[in-house]
This record gives sequence, structure tokens and C-alpha cells, in this order.
Amino acid sequence: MLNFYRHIETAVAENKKLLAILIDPDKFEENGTEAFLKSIPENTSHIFVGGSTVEINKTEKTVKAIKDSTQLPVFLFPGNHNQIAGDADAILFLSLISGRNPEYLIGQQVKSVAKLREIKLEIIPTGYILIDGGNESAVQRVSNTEPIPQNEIHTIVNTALAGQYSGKKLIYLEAGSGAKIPVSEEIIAAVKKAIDIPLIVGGGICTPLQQLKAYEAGVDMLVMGTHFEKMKAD
Ligand code: 1GP
Repeated sequence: MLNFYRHIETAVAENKKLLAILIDPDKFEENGTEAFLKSIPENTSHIFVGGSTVEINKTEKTVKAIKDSTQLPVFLFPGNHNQIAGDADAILFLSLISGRNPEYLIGQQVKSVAKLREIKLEIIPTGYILIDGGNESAVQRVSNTEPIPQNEIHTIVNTALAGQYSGKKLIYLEAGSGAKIPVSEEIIAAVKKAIDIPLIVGGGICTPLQQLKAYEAGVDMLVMGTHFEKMKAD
């Protein structure tokens, strides 16, 4: 019985804050898996695997290495339809609803169906909203879509609600990997107040204070990637 989404819903109902650590397969070395898992916080609740551009088959290798070494749920966070691996537990079935590029609203999703029908992954429909993080993000570049400016809170809230009304089970506010400016507390609070589904936020979160503020503003699950890549490189 697949129930990873229910786990998230239960955590949210109990006001438990979740933390996903994002691994970009292109920057991950499988022989460093144990060391990597030791380097991430004890309160890590999920591992996400994905990137904007990933070498073919590298997602499978990364997911297998992680699954062999941890009990944490591994979710795919795919940048395109090639980043699907059957060993993962679930997939954030992303639709870039802040953009107007049909390829990332539905095109890549259709291309992923043949593989998804072959394997057994819990599929979690996710409204993915790109917000200006103060620098050009890989998502912006690859998807060829503009982020929503941080001051357009009304548009961000309405986009999140349009996602919910369309049946998305999660809303993910993304400032972009390595963002200079994370999604503001004002945006987080406004979106959280409006939606009834769990809220994920990521992009540019590095310090414990930033984490705390984001959680206090209403984030249910924070995603951190670059910070742990840097720790590994040091
Ligand atoms: C990117 O939201 C994630 O998709 C994480 O961003 O790499 O800046 O932590 P960072």
C-alpha cells in the first residue's frame, strides 16, 4: 500500500515540520553516499532526487545508491521525463503552473507516462511555482519561463489556488536552486493561509534562522540542496 502522501498530510495535521534534502544526480558521487547521509541533518524527513539537466541513467544510479543506504523516503523531483527511476518511493508529478510553456505544463508529463505505467511509484500531483530569487535560475533557463516577482503576492496566491482547484496535492514555491533571495515570509504566509494542501518551499535556504523563519511563516516542508553540496565540496 503506497501512502507517502498520507504521511505528509499526517505530519502537517500534527504540525510536524518536514525537511527534504535535494540531491542533484549530476553532482552526486555514489561512492560518497554514506558520508553524504551522515552530513545531512538528523531531522531530515525526505530525500529528493532531481535536477534541471541530468545525464541519462544517472538518476537510477543515484536513487539506487541512496535507497541501499537509508530508510528515508526517496522522492523524484524530475527536471524532465528522463529522470524517472523505479527504485524511488514517489514522484512529485510537477506542473510548472507559474509558467506558460506547454512543454512544462503538460508536455513532459505526457512523455513520462509510458515509464510510469511500467513501474510502481506513488504519483503526487504537484503545482510548481517559480518565484524570482534574485538571479536567473536553472528552472527559468531550462523551462524558458519567467518567475513571478516576489511583490506579486496576489498572483502567487491565485496561482497556488488554481493549482489546488486543478487537483494538485502539493504546492511547491521555488525560488530556484542557489537563489540569492529565498521566497519571502510574506508570500509563504499568504499562500499557506489560502490553500488547504501541504506547502513545500525551496531555493536559497542556508541558515538555521532562514529555516526557522520559513517554518514559522507556514512552510510544511522545506527543501535544501545547494547548502549540502557546498558542505561536501569543502
Ligand atoms: C531547488 O528548491 C530547491 O529546486 C533547493 O534549492 O539548492 O538553493 O537549496 P537550493
